[in-house]
Amino acid sequence: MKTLVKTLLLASALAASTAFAQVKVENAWVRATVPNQQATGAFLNITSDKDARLVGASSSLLPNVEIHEMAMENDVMKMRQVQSIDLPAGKTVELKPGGHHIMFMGLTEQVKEGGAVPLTLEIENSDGSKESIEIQAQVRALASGGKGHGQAHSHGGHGSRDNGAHKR
Ligand SMILES: [Cu+2]
Repeated sequence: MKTLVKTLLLASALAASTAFAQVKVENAWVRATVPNQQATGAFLNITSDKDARLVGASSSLLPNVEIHEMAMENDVMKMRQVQSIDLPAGKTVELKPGGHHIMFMGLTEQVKEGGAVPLTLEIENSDGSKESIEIQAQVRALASGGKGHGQAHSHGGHGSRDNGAHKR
């Protein structure tokens, strides 16, 4: 009986200490917009020490925040909303142009280079508990960060074989 009680106590202590993941966010930035541009993306590197998921994002400054992914559809890069991004334990997950990103839509104000956007990331732990992480994303110029957001990509490769439909 004594052993059982001890085991239960130990189990609950472990549960309490392991419920919340330690989540590290690095290099968070938002792409600056030009006047009247209505959407832009935020990009960052995120690492959780335990299996978790990024399930939401919001900002006190900008409305309509969604999590998006980019995917090839008929040779055209398209983006779509996803419910979550997996954060496997210890792995740095990159949200970057051309991949997963946080999307701001319905912008009514220009997002200017040199500013910062507060961002709240919602993390769901493997036991279903949630925690929020507050970060500041630096606003960077359009040119930084490589590939454009929502740009179509044309694949080269003329002169190889006709009939060479891409399969992925
Ligand atoms: Cu998007």
